[in-house]
Amino acid sequence: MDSTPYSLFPNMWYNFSKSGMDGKTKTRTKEKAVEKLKEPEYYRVILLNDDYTTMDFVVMVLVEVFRKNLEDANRIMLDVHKKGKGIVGQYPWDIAVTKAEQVHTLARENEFPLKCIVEPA
Ligand code: TYC
Repeated sequence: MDSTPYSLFPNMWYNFSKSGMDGKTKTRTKEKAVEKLKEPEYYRVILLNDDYTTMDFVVMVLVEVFRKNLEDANRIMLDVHKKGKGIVGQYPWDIAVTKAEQVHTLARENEFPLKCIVEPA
Protein backbone atom coordinates (compact mmCIF):
# COMPACT_ATOMS: atom_id res chain seq x y z
CA MET A 1 0.00 0.00 0.00
CA ASP A 2 1.49 3.31 -0.95
CA SER A 3 0.82 6.53 0.89
CA THR A 4 -0.38 8.95 -1.78
CA PRO A 5 -2.87 11.57 -0.60
CA TYR A 6 -5.58 9.68 -2.49
CA SER A 7 -5.48 6.79 -0.04
CA LEU A 8 -4.24 8.53 3.07
CA PHE A 9 -6.97 11.05 3.65
CA PRO A 10 -10.09 8.94 3.10
CA ASN A 11 -8.47 6.20 5.17
CA MET A 12 -7.81 8.49 8.16
CA TRP A 13 -11.24 10.00 7.95
CA TYR A 14 -12.82 6.55 7.89
CA ASN A 15 -10.87 5.46 10.98
CA PHE A 16 -11.74 8.51 13.04
CA SER A 17 -15.39 8.13 12.23
CA LYS A 18 -15.36 4.53 13.47
CA SER A 19 -13.18 4.88 16.54
CA GLY A 20 -13.72 8.36 17.94
CA MET A 21 -11.58 11.42 17.28
CA ASP A 22 -8.48 10.11 19.09
CA GLY A 23 -7.92 7.60 16.27
CA LYS A 24 -6.25 5.20 18.72
CA THR A 25 -8.86 2.48 18.73
CA LYS A 26 -7.59 0.40 15.83
CA THR A 27 -10.01 -2.26 14.70
CA ARG A 28 -10.58 -4.45 11.67
CA THR A 29 -12.25 -1.48 10.05
CA LYS A 30 -8.83 -0.11 9.15
CA GLU A 31 -7.84 -3.12 7.03
CA LYS A 32 -11.25 -3.16 5.43
CA ALA A 33 -10.96 0.48 4.46
CA VAL A 34 -7.47 -0.01 3.05
CA GLU A 35 -8.57 -2.92 0.88
CA LYS A 36 -11.45 -0.94 -0.60
CA LEU A 37 -9.37 2.08 -1.63
CA LYS A 38 -8.37 2.16 -5.29
CA GLU A 39 -6.02 4.44 -7.15
CA PRO A 40 -7.96 6.64 -9.56
CA GLU A 41 -8.00 5.33 -13.13
CA TYR A 42 -5.93 7.47 -15.45
CA TYR A 43 -6.80 8.68 -18.94
CA ARG A 44 -4.59 10.08 -21.68
CA VAL A 45 -5.40 13.37 -23.33
CA ILE A 46 -4.25 13.03 -26.96
CA LEU A 47 -3.85 16.12 -29.12
CA LEU A 48 -4.62 15.78 -32.86
CA ASN A 49 -2.92 17.60 -35.69
CA ASP A 50 -4.77 19.64 -38.31
CA ASP A 51 -3.73 21.96 -41.15
CA TYR A 52 -5.35 25.16 -39.89
CA THR A 53 -4.68 25.73 -36.19
CA THR A 54 -1.63 27.95 -35.77
CA MET A 55 1.41 26.63 -33.94
CA ASP A 56 1.30 29.61 -31.58
CA PHE A 57 -2.28 28.82 -30.61
CA VAL A 58 -1.44 25.17 -29.85
CA VAL A 59 1.50 26.26 -27.69
CA MET A 60 -0.75 28.73 -25.85
CA VAL A 61 -3.30 25.96 -25.18
CA LEU A 62 -0.59 23.63 -23.86
CA VAL A 63 0.67 26.33 -21.52
CA GLU A 64 -2.72 27.60 -20.30
CA VAL A 65 -4.78 24.41 -20.14
CA PHE A 66 -2.11 21.81 -19.42
CA ARG A 67 0.33 24.03 -17.47
CA LYS A 68 3.29 23.02 -19.66
CA ASN A 69 6.36 25.23 -19.72
CA LEU A 70 7.21 26.84 -23.08
CA GLU A 71 9.93 24.34 -23.92
CA ASP A 72 7.69 21.30 -23.31
CA ALA A 73 4.74 23.00 -25.04
CA ASN A 74 6.85 23.60 -28.18
CA ARG A 75 8.19 20.05 -28.15
CA ILE A 76 4.71 18.51 -27.79
CA MET A 77 3.22 20.81 -30.46
CA LEU A 78 5.98 19.95 -32.98
CA ASP A 79 5.68 16.24 -32.19
CA VAL A 80 1.92 16.36 -32.88
CA HIS A 81 2.54 18.45 -36.03
CA LYS A 82 4.99 15.83 -37.37
CA LYS A 83 3.34 12.59 -36.23
CA GLY A 84 -0.38 13.48 -36.43
CA LYS A 85 -1.11 13.04 -32.74
CA GLY A 86 0.59 12.96 -29.36
CA ILE A 87 0.03 12.43 -25.65
CA VAL A 88 -0.25 15.67 -23.69
CA GLY A 89 -0.68 14.09 -20.27
CA GLN A 90 -2.44 11.51 -18.10
CA TYR A 91 -5.11 12.55 -15.60
CA PRO A 92 -8.03 11.13 -13.60
CA TRP A 93 -11.23 11.01 -15.68
CA ASP A 94 -12.84 14.29 -14.55
CA ILE A 95 -9.66 16.29 -15.05
CA ALA A 96 -8.94 14.75 -18.46
CA VAL A 97 -12.46 15.49 -19.71
CA THR A 98 -12.44 19.03 -18.31
CA LYS A 99 -9.13 19.81 -20.02
CA ALA A 100 -10.40 18.37 -23.32
CA GLU A 101 -13.51 20.58 -23.05
CA GLN A 102 -11.35 23.64 -22.31
CA VAL A 103 -9.30 22.91 -25.46
CA HIS A 104 -12.45 22.64 -27.60
CA THR A 105 -14.00 25.78 -26.09
CA LEU A 106 -10.84 27.83 -26.71
CA ALA A 107 -10.53 26.40 -30.24
CA ARG A 108 -14.17 27.22 -31.08
CA GLU A 109 -13.87 30.75 -29.68
CA ASN A 110 -10.82 31.32 -31.88
CA GLU A 111 -12.31 29.53 -34.92
CA PHE A 112 -9.67 26.79 -35.03
CA PRO A 113 -10.53 23.12 -35.66
CA LEU A 114 -8.11 21.90 -32.95
CA LYS A 115 -9.27 18.62 -31.41
CA CYS A 116 -8.14 16.32 -28.64
CA ILE A 117 -9.43 12.95 -27.47
CA VAL A 118 -9.45 11.14 -24.11
CA GLU A 119 -8.58 7.44 -23.87
CA PRO A 120 -7.82 5.00 -21.04
CA ALA A 121 -4.12 5.08 -20.07
N1 TYC B 1 -0.21 21.59 -38.23
C1 TYC B 1 -0.45 22.93 -37.71
C2 TYC B 1 0.23 23.95 -38.62
O1 TYC B 1 1.06 23.59 -39.42
C3 TYC B 1 0.08 23.10 -36.29
C4 TYC B 1 -0.59 22.18 -35.31
C5 TYC B 1 0.18 21.47 -34.39
C6 TYC B 1 -1.96 22.04 -35.28
C7 TYC B 1 -0.42 20.63 -33.46
C8 TYC B 1 -2.61 21.21 -34.36
O2 TYC B 1 -2.40 19.70 -32.51
C9 TYC B 1 -1.81 20.51 -33.45
N2 TYC B 1 -0.12 25.22 -38.45
